[in-house]
Amino acid sequence: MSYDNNLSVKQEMDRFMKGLVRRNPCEDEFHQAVHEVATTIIPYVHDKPLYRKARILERMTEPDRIISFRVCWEDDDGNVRVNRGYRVQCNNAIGPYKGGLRFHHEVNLSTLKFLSFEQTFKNSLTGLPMGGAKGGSDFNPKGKSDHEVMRFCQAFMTLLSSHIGADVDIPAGDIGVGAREIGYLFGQHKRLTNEFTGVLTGKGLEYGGSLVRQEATGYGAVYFLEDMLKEKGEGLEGKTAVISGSGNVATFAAKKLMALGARVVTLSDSSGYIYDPDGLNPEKLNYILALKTVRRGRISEYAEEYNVKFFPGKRPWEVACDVAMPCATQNEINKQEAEALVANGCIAVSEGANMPTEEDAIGVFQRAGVMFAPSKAANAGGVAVSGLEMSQNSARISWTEDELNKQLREIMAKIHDRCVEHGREGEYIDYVKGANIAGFIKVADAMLAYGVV
Ligand code: NDP
Ligand code: 2IT
Repeated sequence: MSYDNNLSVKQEMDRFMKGLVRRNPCEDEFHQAVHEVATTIIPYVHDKPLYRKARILERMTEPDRIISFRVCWEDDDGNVRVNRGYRVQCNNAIGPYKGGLRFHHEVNLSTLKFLSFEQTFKNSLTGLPMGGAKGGSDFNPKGKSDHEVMRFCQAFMTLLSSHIGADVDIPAGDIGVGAREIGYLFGQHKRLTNEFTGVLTGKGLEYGGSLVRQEATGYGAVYFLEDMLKEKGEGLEGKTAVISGSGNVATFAAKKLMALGARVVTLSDSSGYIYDPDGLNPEKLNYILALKTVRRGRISEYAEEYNVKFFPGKRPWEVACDVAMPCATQNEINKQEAEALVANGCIAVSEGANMPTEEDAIGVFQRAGVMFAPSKAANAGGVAVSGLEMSQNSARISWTEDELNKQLREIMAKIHDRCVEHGREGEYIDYVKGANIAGFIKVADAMLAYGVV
């Protein structure tokens, strides 16, 4: 189809989405992520023929490359197991591909296409030279022994290693991939290539990791929340916070919220949520960290330990709060839950997880004037410190905790500023629009510079 200058924004949107759905059937999460971006980018580029003629959005929504491979490994009983592994290299216009690996039984191509697309915008927002990618497997780490996880990671890296490299594509962690998995993956890559390079981030401090990387996503999402509140003359002191998840992002978001004077009353996992009306404290947080990263137990054990209520099969959005931070997974706040949060007094939402809020739920927040920070801006602190880990690896140096904390804080403040610059609509700041446009411009301009490639 040739470029048609006379289409209205609505016609352009319909044409674009129809084509996307036709080319990527049954990939609902990918459609959702692209639709959310297109809703703000198509009006933005409407009077910019350079972008439209070069079909920038069409090219951004077609990943550069998708790698899919069989991963065979043996469990502790000697049974042969088969999983599917993927790497989606979405866009490397502004730097090498960069993004996490997710090990979760629900992972499919649609999940990883949506995540790699979001990552492209997020990485652009950090201001660092990183393209967007995501990978992973439908391997389910729950209930697996350390040896089984090690054998899986070694098999996975054996297939992935020829597609990645410190200047090519640098994976990191995500759901189900933490310090343990990164260690096994890095060890296997080193064994296969006989090279010690910064090919992964989120590494242990003993072998090239960076201070502040494990805290960065949760801390960064709280910093963004702090900046949004500051814009309205508010602060976190004395606020009640509701968080979902109890993994890497949730626990460090909770830690920073506590440090800034907020009361964190919930955490969750896929089996339900706990409500602790007194709020978490450092001792309780240490209990959670040990529960989730050492014993690999369930959040319901917290309820037994501290004699609070556990709500099986439920999500925490029914609990009254001032601020909410979804930090578990995609599509974990629906329209009704958003309405409940608004009705119960929530004034701000900062997304620690990727795309945790359904599109019509975002509409509920925005119409109610709730400050809403989309994931590609709010949780960019993780990949930003990954970028700083790459810089340290290249220069063979290690920055101090203070230096890294300072850089993280500044990067989050700059992302906030860019969102405000492109998202201000009178009194209200549309952070979704701001993040999409600010993230888009740098990638789009680099793509224009390359011509038709
Ligand atoms: P973890 O594996 O450390 O923790 C994931 C948490 O989410 C667990 O509590 C898990 O519960 C819960 N969870 C996972 N899937 C579901 C589900 N389908 N329904 C309900 N709960 C679920 O992962 P992270 O903390 O690293 O990641 C959390 C989110 O943050 C993800 O969206 C990820 O993409 C995003 N993110 C992570 C970054 C990072 O640096 N790690 C950076 C930026 C974003 P259970 O144990 O029961 O499965
Ligand atoms: O979604 C994300 O930004 C991550 N999982 C972190 C990616 C990274 O490369 O650190």
